[in-house]
Order: sequence, then C-alpha cells, then structure tokens
Amino acid sequence: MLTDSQRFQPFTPKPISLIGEGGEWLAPFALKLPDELLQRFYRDMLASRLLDERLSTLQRLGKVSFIAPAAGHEAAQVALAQAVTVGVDWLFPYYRDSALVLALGIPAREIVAQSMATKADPNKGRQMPAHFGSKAINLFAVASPIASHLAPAVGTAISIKLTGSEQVVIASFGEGATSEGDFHAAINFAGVQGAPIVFVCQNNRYAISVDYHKQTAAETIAAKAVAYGMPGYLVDGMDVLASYFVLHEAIARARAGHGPALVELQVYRYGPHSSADDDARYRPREEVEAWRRRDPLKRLARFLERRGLYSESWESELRAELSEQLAQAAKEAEQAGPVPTDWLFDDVYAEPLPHLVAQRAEL
Ligand SMILES: Cc1ncc(C[n+]2csc(CCOP(=O)(O)OP(=O)(O)O)c2C)c(N)n1
Repeated sequence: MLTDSQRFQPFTPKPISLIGEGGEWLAPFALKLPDELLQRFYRDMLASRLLDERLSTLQRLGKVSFIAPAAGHEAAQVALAQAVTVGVDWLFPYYRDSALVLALGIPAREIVAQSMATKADPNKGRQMPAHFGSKAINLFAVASPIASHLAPAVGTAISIKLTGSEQVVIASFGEGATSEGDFHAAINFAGVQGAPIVFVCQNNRYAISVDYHKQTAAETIAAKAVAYGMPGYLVDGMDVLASYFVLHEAIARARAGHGPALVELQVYRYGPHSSADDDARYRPREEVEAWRRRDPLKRLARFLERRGLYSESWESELRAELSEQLAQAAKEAEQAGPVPTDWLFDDVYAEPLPHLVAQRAEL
C-alpha cells in the first residue's frame, strides 16, 4: 500500500495523471517500479493493439462474426491485469476487456478460438465472440446484457467477506452500464455490506452512439461514489502508471477490509463500438484524431525512452515477435476446427435427460 503522503485523493476534479504528454514523470513521489514491469506494460499494450488488428482482419475475412475493439483502452486494462492477484482475485470483465484478458495470461490462441468458436476454445464455442471466461483464473464469463454481471460480482464479494478470505473482486464495465438499474442496486449493496470489490468504469464517452452527456448529468462517474459511501477515483486511463497506482491502491484497500471503491478510468475507443457499428455517423473525425495524439502506447514509449528503456529497434523487434506469436496463435485456433454441434448437449445436466439423449442421437 502507498504511504499517507503518496495516497491519491479521491474526488479530485482533475483526472489523476502521472505521465505527462511528453513522457515526463509528474508524480510527487519517486517511481520505484522495476524496469522489467515498465517494459512489460508496453509489451502487453502492444500485444493487445496487434490482437485487435488480427481479430479485425479475421472478421473481414468472415472467420469471426463480431469484434469489440479495445484500442485506446489498453493502458487501463493492462494496468488492471498487473494490479490484481491472478488466480486469487475474482474478475467480472465486459466484452471490451481483451487487453485485460490477454495481459492476465489467457493465451491468444484461446482468445481467438473463443471468437471463432473452434475446438481450441476452452468454453466450447458457446459464447458470442469477445465473451471470454476462464475457470482457471477466476475470470467470470462475460454476460451480454449490460451491467448484469455487477450483482453477481457484489454477491461474490460479500461471500468472500463472510468467509474471511483475502480475495478481492473486480468488476469492469463501460460508462453506459452506470445508467442501468443493476449498477445502482449492485454498488449500493456493496457499500452497505462493505464488500471487497473495486468497480472499474472504463469511460470512453460513448455507449455505441450515445454520448456521455446523454448518459448522465453528473460531471464524472467517479463522483457517484459519494452517494454509495465509498471513495471514487478519477483517473487518466490513457496513462498506464496512473491507472496502475490507483487500481493497486483501491484493491489493497479492499483487501485490507476497508470496503469497496469506484475507479473511473477516462479512456477513448479508437475504433467503432463493434464490427456492427459505423462510428463516423456520430463522432467527428477531428475528435478521434485529437485523442489519437494522446495514444497510451505513444505516451508510455516517450516515458520509457527518457529512462533508456525504449528504442525504435526494440519496438520493431517486439512488433515482429508479437506479430509472429499472434499469427501462430490464430493459425492454431483456426486449425482446431469448428466445435461439433452436439457439444451443445454437454454440461447441461449431470445425468442427461431422455429427450436430450434422443435429440442428440437424431442430430
Ligand atoms: C441491457 C442491455 N441494453 C442494451 C444492450 C446493447 N448494447 C450492447 S453494448 C452497448 C453499449 C454499452 O456502452 P458502455 O457500457 O459505455 O461500454 P463500451 O461499449 O462503450 O465500452 C449497448 C447499449 C445490451 N447489451 N444490454
């Protein structure tokens, strides 16, 4: 945990930022993270950007039916992956969390196979593309109805509190989710119960075509925390280190028994909402370009460069290595072949019911 003088103040009107646009360190405390971790952040962010591009190509080739690009959200998600204790904490992600899932260690082969519904998908092709889940690392499978995962996340956190284990629950969602009744019911009860959960809102300003000001009259999402009796942190989510330190702090607080927190990470989605969306119909190109100048990868590259941890040759070697790994992962995912249709009967009942046995035989 941070010392008192380093602690971030919740409810600041300005987002917490630790890396300046030019890559300068802005914080009032010395950075003590190992160089390997700083480079790891960059590597994970770049891997996610490249995974996005690959999934987009597969979608255009007709091999994946739907994508939800994460470009622009990488810093927030990669920071979250490093702030949790993988395999101990419980994560309730949403469909745009592919950078998080990849950085948590889910192999790219499985992520692509999940979107292609091939046999290499551990979840047997039963979910919509971009709806990952992993029993092995306590990653709750993504649910399509917005905010519907928040009540189960709070329930999980309450059960953790009752059993006295030191796990923390993380629930991730977009700002659109905060207009759902499920959000209010869940976060309110988390506050009342003092549940060890961190609500992570990735505010990219648009819920498909609905812009932030049509979503809420509140200046920030973080401000809503006041009404639920918990700290709310407003963070520059394009700044990987600000995201990391704040998430780390909120998670440590919850683990130490101090209850829930709401963290708003301000990000921007560079691509369309999904492959079924044309964002040019509701967003001016100049706005997208302005946010591209604040690209989280470029900002971290400048920061690393100042510390002698980045060079163009390192970048191109890394790109080549990650592209090769992703190409291999996509190949393996595809070569596994489509899931057999009769898998849909598996895992439904412990003892299959007679009519399902008959239907399977007929199929
Ligand atoms: C209850 C519900 N209403 C509507 C939808 C359709 N829908 C899918 S994604 C989405 C936008 C959500 O936006 P946000 O929560 O801000 O996340 P973002 O996609 O911007 O990351 C909507 C309206 C849905 N899946 N569930």
